[in-house]
Amino acid sequence: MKFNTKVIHGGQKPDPSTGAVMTPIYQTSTYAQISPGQPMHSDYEYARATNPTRTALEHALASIENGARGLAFSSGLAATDCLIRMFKSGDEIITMNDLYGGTYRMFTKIFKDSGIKFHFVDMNDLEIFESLINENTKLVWVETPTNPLMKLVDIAAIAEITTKHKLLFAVDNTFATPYLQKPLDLGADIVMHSATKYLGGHSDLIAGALVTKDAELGKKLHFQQFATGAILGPMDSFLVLRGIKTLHLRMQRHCENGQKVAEFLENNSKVKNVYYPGLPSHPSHELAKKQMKDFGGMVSFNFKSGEMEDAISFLEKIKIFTLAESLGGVESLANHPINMSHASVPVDKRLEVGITDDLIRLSVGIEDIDDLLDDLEQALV
Ligand code: P1T
Repeated sequence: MKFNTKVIHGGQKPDPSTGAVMTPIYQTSTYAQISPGQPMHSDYEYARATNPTRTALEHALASIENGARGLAFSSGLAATDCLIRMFKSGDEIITMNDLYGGTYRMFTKIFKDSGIKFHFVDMNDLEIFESLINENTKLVWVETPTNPLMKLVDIAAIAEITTKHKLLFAVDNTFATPYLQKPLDLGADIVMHSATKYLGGHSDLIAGALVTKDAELGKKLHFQQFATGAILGPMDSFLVLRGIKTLHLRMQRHCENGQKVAEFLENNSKVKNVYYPGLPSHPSHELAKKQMKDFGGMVSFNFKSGEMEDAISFLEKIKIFTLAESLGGVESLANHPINMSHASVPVDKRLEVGITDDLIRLSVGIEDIDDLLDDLEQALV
């Protein structure tokens, strides 16, 4: 199946008990047994382990990412937590110095006393990255494009190194989605999603996902999830599954609108830098053309003045864009990273990578582009 068919049919079949075309919301915590330890249906015993609505979503996730196993979690961070718990004291993880603030907070605060060592590096310098690998290194974790600076890393080039050193390689594919980029096809072992964003697509739920290339690793992660409990409920599983069915249509419009917004901002006299991989001025524009189908709906920018007041004034004036955390929904949102998504990153660390006080991140929605550009224009005056 081609991708646009997979989002609708991948891993899906009519519900076996009724023939319902859409898998129903199985709002149940448990399943009847005929005799102790002998459930009526061999796949379903207790819903922390399996639920048919979640199973349907997990099959869809595996299908659209070209993986062997999909797992649906109660949030993106729960998915990340489940993966990191696979490692033990003494293990080392190499990751990037530009990550979603909540991922950074988990790595530096929650796993602080775990004995797991995290290295935060610029993954575009492959020599420095490779020089950090030693016998304790177990996992490489990247985000591409990054939140919020839209930096890219070369997934295939990193996969070559992780394969050589027999390391696991995970990619947070939240910003790109499998419509734009398929990390498993490029050599990664695991894809992670904040399904809260483009997969769900309507800003009406919190969810996360892991997809593995290898069924055995998927089984281990499922055990970890079952034993710790951060599963996605049936109602939210249904909503993410429904969201995925229009992912290709939404992403196409997000990309068209994102490109126009980025070009508009680049030509505005108040704007200094526009961070968008679809602009020839983006340092990884060529890599983006190679690695991604198109460039997505996330655009960040800052001001020539460098003043936070300009960012605040813009964010108070916007009318169609809503000032809110999150991204990836049908509606356009604007975010002030230093006060919102990246408030947990220490000042020196965020300034080091370019998350300045005047930085704004836009999640460009699928509204009429003329209304979006008019809104930006009036807010930039
Ligand atoms: O919010 P949650 O579903 O737990 O997902 C965390 C997460 C992981 N990875 C990336 C790239 C993300 O952007 C996020 C969540 N981000 C926001 C809430 C935000 O406003 O950036």
